[in-house]
Amino acid sequence: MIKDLKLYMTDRIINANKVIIVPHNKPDFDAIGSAAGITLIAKKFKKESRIIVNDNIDTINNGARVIIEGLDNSKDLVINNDTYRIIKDKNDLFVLTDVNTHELISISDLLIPKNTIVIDHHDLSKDCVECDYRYIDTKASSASEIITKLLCNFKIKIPSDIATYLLAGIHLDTARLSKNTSSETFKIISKLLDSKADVNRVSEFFVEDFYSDRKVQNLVNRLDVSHYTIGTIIADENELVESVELAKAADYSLRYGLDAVFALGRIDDDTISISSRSHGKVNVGEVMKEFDGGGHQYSGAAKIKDASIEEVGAKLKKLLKNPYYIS
Ligand SMILES: [Mn+2]
Repeated sequence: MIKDLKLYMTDRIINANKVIIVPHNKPDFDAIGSAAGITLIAKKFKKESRIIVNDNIDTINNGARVIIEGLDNSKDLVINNDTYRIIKDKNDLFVLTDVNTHELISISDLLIPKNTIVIDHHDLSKDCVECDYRYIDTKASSASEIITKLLCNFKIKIPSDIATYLLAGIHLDTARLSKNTSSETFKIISKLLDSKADVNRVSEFFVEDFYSDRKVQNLVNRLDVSHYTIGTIIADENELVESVELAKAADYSLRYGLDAVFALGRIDDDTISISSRSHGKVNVGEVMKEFDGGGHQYSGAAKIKDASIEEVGAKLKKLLKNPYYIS
């Protein structure tokens, strides 16, 4: 219950030194939007907060970078692990958002489990972070939806810029409101619009870079539908792609009436990445567990070391012969 989370957070924040917000690595709109929302809760209790982003800023998606750089007092607010090591305190409270697994965060070694809260909308992964309190709502569209609901429960006024970032988070995780939404999602969106979220700015965040979009469309061209209504995209072994391009290609391909799409490609010399997207009938997160990855019914991912595209593609196709349909 969101009310329990509110009560728990109130108590913990009051007794904390500062609030350390941990979105997943290479934060996207949902991770950074929800993180920005959590800063408002710390502020309500007059506590300092920091957001951990340990990636080189150039490797982060353009729109997310614009959000990070536009946050109030961004230079002090958004810090990397090394800076955190200097200011760390045993009474810091860690709040993970949009993530629950060690694999996707950079500061595992600095977390204190009894001072850690996890807020997420993904299924709990095998490698989940030990914590004192966990709020996982896989029915929520996004971490941004959960955090907006929490802010409303706290009766915190959401400034228009942060309302915009939260709305961008919801837009991202619902493929621009085309899937994974509920009446709750639209209620939350209505609250964000009441807080003057700027829909035009959200659209600008989603403007595509021409070259990157060409790469995505080239991946879409490789879409193969051979298993019921499940599509696979297998990139060329010699072509390096980015995980986010695989995710976009899978997302885009869902529009062809498919229940699920898996896109796989090489992201560096020894790693193959799979991104999967579903309208909800196929639990792609479960399929990803077969590759030691995870996710949920709408979206999943895995990274595989030291294998060829051919091997991973063959294993995936074999698995899909026994479709992961949700009854
Ligand atoms: Mn998310």
